[in-house]
Amino acid sequence: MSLTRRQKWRLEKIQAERIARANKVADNSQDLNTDAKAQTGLVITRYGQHLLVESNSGNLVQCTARRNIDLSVAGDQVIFQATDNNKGIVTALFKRDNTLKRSKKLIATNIDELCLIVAIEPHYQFDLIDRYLIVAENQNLPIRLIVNKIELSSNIKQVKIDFAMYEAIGYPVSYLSVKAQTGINTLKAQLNDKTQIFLGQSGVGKSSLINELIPELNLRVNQISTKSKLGKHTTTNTTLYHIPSGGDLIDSPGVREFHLDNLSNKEILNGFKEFKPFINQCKFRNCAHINEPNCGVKNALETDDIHPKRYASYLALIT
Ligand SMILES: Nc1nc2c(ncn2[C@@H]2O[C@H](COP(=O)(O)OP(=O)(O)OP(=O)(O)O)[C@@H](O)[C@H]2O)c(=O)[nH]1
Ligand SMILES: [Zn+2]
Repeated sequence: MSLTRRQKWRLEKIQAERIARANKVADNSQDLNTDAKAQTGLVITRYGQHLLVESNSGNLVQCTARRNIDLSVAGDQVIFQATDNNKGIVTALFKRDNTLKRSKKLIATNIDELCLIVAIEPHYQFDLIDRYLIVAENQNLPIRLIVNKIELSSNIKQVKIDFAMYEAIGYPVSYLSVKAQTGINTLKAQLNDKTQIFLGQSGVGKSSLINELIPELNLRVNQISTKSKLGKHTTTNTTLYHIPSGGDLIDSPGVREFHLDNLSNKEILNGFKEFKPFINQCKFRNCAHINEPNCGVKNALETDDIHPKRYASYLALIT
């Protein structure tokens, strides 16, 4: 996402003001190394009340946060101040672009793309894909679909027709075979400048893809464990990893999991974003788009502006 020069200038100004303020606070505080300037950093992981923060120069610093600061998680941009013992104190939290929550619990922030990974085997299911999309849409998170194991398909033409439906709605789709090494470089380029999260059901190849993108992942996990003195627990913590070819991945077993929290009919409708332009055309303001007369959504179905598979999925999900 490229910012206009004016937006960049505003961001820099806000940042400079925050740093100046953080320095002022630091000057009044005894526990801080007064020679150390406040710096901006990226939260790599949180463990209990501690944060592992990466400085702009790439150092990992174990930090605690001031009490008046919201709890930070992987993906957060913060201002921190080094203390004497090579540790730090987080003094400010930058405004978040977005957040990923599970059962109201904050998991990660500043996500550019949720990558939903599906596969030829176990074969992708439209209703499951739509459920993921509903959750993502309701948290305002952009989504990419990644279709893995394409070398197993005997009818790739049909696969592309199936996913053209999602492309038409506006979701980017990547085709991939980790095993046959097809589409890897294209995907790397697509992930290049973004922070992403990988989701998907068991067996679709999430771990295989992550190992492909970040071959030194285990090394990095060890490095983080040492720094945070967490031992092997780190792998279960939600952590931000840099992808060597560009971009970042926020990952943990908990992040990859997926819950369709009890969604209201309103949230379900909100998840079918291509319905939106037609909803104002319904005769009844409280139209549920099921069997009401003069329904904009049903009319759009007749004119092929809404795909019948998506409409069927909507009907199956609402209660
Ligand atoms: N044929 C084929 N198999 C693949 C491909 N990518 C991964 N696999 C295999 O699919 C199986 C599941 O892959 P994983 O990477 O463990 O899948 P996962 O999504 O991490 O699964 P969970 O850990 O259960 O969530 C493994 O046996 C992989 O070797 C591919 O492109 N083609
Ligand atoms: Zn309607």
